[in-house]
Amino acid sequence: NPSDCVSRVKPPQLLNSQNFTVDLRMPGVLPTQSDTYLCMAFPVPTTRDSYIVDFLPHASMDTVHHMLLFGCQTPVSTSSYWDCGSVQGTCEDEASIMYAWARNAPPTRLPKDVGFKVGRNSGMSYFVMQIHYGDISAFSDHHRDCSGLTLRMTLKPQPFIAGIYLLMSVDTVILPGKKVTNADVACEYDSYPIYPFAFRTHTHRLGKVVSGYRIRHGKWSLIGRQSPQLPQAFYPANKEVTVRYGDTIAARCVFTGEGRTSKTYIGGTSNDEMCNFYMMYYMDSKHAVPFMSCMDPGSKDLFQYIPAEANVPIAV
Ligand code: IYT
Ligand code: CU
Ligand code: CU
Repeated sequence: NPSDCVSRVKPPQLLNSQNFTVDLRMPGVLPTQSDTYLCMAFPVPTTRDSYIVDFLPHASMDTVHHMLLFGCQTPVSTSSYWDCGSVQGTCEDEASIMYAWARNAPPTRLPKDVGFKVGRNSGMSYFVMQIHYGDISAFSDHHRDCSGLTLRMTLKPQPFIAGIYLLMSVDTVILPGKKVTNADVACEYDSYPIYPFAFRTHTHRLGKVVSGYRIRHGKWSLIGRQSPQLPQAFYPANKEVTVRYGDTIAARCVFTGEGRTSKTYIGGTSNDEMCNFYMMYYMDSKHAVPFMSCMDPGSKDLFQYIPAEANVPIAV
């Protein structure tokens, strides 16, 4: 949408003494290949603690396949935009994902009284936006793209802080031709209560279904289950399932090695695989932890009790 480009380079807009918006836009780009990933870094406009309370996507439906927003301390680059298609080309330090928009999926909204805490004093100095341009045939007219996001922000402390719990497998190997390979991840939870409200799954081509659970006193409760072949947005989580000290959080990704002629490992390219279950939660701001992760392979003893649904592929 060319009119999107008219309003870019907008400085942060002050709405009143506490509320403002921040526009994150591509600077009029013209991708020359399908499946181009472009990233852009934006300094968080304030040193003070501030809170993202809403996201407004502006994406050209015909070209943008997905958009992700990360927060971090040190982006890979700060000059205009860069190609971030290869392995982890977003931040030098640990990036934490805060938003995902994917074509044909409804975007996530934060619950009331919940915000992502950012600000150059709180260890979140930059926003990094990644846009995946899928089919570029709509660029044959050489128009330029300014897709992006508007963040609604406030300086007003929010009662609850949003965060991400990432479960990922680091050691899965998928044998060629083998019909089913499970990647299991599980960790004991040892912090203050969290309230999951959205989840996102991520694998590459071989993933069939990804499920996340809370295990309490041996009972498995589903947090979310999705096909990673559907748009990889954040989907609503099962709100009844909250997580507290002593619970175990577990995820399983089901892969198939059919169609491959060599082993597939975890890695950054489209010939590699990943197994990710992201849980977006909120937590009382008094003891907020904005990012947690789990990379421990689950034990056979634990996973023998996983509900059967976790092994049932989701038709797409
Ligand atoms: C090896 C792997 O699974 N990488 C994932 C998860 C990951 C995300 C972040 C790892 C690290 C991070 O800082 I954020 I270290 C991965 O790269 N996932 C992709 C994006 O990078 C987010 C995805 O689309 O979920
Ligand atoms: Cu995409
Ligand atoms: Cu990946």
